[in-house]
Amino acid sequence: MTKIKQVPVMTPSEMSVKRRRSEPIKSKLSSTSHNPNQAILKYYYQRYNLFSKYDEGILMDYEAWYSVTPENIAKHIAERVIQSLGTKGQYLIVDGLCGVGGNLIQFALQSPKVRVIGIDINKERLDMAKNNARVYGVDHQCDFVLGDFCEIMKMLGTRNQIDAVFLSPPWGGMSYLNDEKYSLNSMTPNGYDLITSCQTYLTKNIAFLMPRNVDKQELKKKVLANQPTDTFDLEENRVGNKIKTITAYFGELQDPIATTDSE
Ligand code: MGP
Ligand code: SAH
Repeated sequence: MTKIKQVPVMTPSEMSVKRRRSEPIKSKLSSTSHNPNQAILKYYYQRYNLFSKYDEGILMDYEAWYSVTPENIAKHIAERVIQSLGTKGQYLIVDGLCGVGGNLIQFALQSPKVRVIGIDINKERLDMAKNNARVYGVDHQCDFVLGDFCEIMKMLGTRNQIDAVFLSPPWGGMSYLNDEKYSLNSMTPNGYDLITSCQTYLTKNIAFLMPRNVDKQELKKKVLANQPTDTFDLEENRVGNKIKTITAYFGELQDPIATTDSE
């Protein structure tokens, strides 16, 4: 792995700037090792893995750099979700914590029959999601709602027939890998509460993006204790050979031939 010794300092707006593929990063060099941009730089180098259309006007902020789902993973999850739902006249997907739209865009790209409701509590990031959906030409398939998903979901399900919900909450920053086994209790909103509430108010068809060090045993115990019939399956998501995330699929999104990995 390449070791980065000196790193350019980039403000979020500099990082949001449209660049040509061949254009080098123009900025000052940091002399400190405590520069938060140092951590973000590795994501900047992977920008085309995050958004292949990065150069066409994609906007990101600090949290988005380390939270956005890499495009190949977002595309795969979207394909799997839509395929699992079978043939339908239209599909209504909720991305409850949509960030700058990495997943929302890929759901919409699956088919013109897909409508996505993207919710985020952060206005700037929600505006970036709108912009990014426009870059991918799918903004007309998306509705953007500003607010707390935990509250919004309570009314959403009574007014709409939701086919599936996608969840990718904040994992508490980049330090999540410090835990040997990551508990969904460490998330805000709490991951277990999110699953239960979505099942109650929206649908049992849930895809939940989790850290690769998620505590699988705890997950199985908690979910099954809550509702013994609520099985799920887990899938490792890679970029190249490297596992980046794990996705849990519930309800009809489960693969009938996969088994729950509860190692
Ligand atoms: P990462 O921490 O960059 O792991 O997260 P990586 O690349 O394996 O790091 P390394 O130091 O081992 O090289 C991998 C991916 O997880 C990111 O690209 C995001 O897609 C996702 N991710 C990371 N965080 C901290 C979050 C988060 O807080 N919320 C969500 N939804 N996704 C995250
Ligand atoms: N999947 C997204 C990244 C999501 S990051 C992508 O690929 O772009 C998690 C997002 O959850 C952040 O943007 C954060 O603002 C949002 N969030 C946190 N708490 C929330 C809440 N209670 N309701 C809605 N959104 C929330």
